[in-house]
Amino acid sequence: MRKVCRLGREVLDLLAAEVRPGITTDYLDELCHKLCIERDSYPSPLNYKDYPKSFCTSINEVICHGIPDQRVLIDGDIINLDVSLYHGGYHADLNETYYVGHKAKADPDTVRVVETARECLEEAIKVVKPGYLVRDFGAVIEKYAKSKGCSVVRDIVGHGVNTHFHSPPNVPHYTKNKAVGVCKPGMTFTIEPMVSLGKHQFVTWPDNWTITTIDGKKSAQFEHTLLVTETGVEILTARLPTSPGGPVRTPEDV
Ligand code: EYF
Ligand code: CO
Ligand code: CO
Repeated sequence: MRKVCRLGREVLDLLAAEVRPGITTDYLDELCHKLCIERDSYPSPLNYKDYPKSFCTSINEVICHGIPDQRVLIDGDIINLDVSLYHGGYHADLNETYYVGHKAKADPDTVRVVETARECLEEAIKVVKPGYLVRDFGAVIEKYAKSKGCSVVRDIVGHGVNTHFHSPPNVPHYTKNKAVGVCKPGMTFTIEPMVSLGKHQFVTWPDNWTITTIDGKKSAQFEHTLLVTETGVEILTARLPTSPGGPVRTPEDV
C-alpha cells in the first residue's frame, strides 16, 4: 500500500503541474494513462463499472466522476483530479482540487469552497486512531463545512481501499450517519469530502457518471488513502518533500 500510494502521489503531482488555461481534460487523461503505465501500474477507474477513462476530472459544479473530454480549461475554473491506480496487487486513491490560473485572482467564494474542502479532510484525519468509530468522521467534517457556510454532499462516501478499489467500510462525510466499523491498526481507507457552496443535493447527468450540484454552484473535493497505525494514522498519499510546491500547501500556494 505504501508503494502504490507513493506512485499515485507522483502521478497526481505530475498531472497537477500540467493544469493551466487552454488544455483539455482529454490531454490530462492521456497523460494519466501514460504515467500509470510508466510506473508498471493500471489506472483503476478504466473499465471499472464500464467507466471509459483513466481518471476523473471534475470542473466547477461537477462534484465528482467527471469524464475527461474536449472541454478546455479556462482561467477561473477549479478542477478536481482524482487518481486511482493498481500496482503489485493493491490500489491507491487520492484527489485534490486545483485553481486554473492564479488563486490570488479567484473569486472569494471559489477560494472558500476549495480551502474548506481541503480543511475538512485535514480535520477528519486529525481524529483517526484505533478505536475511533467510522460513523463519527462525518460530524467533524460537516461541522467544519457549516462553520464556513458550505454544505457537504451526502450520497458519495469514502471507502476501504486495499486489494479492492472499493471495500468496506463506507465512510460518510455527514453527521448522524449509520456507518458500521471501528478504526483498527492495519486498516486502509479513504476520506474524500465533497463540499459545495450552495445546496448539498446533486443531479446525475444522462451519461450516468457525472454528478453535479443541483443549483450549479461550485463544489470541491480532497481525498487521501489512510493507514490506521497502532497510535494514530499514516497518510499514505501525503505530498512529498519533492512534490511541486513542497510537502504541504501553504495559503500562498496556487
Ligand atoms: C456505475 C463509477 C461508477 N468510482 C469511485 C466508477 O472512489 C472513487 N474516487 O475517489 C471512485 C472513482 C471512480 C469511480 C472512477 C470511476 N468510478 C463512477 C460513477 C458512477 C458509477 O456507477
Ligand atoms: Co478517488
Ligand atoms: Co475514492
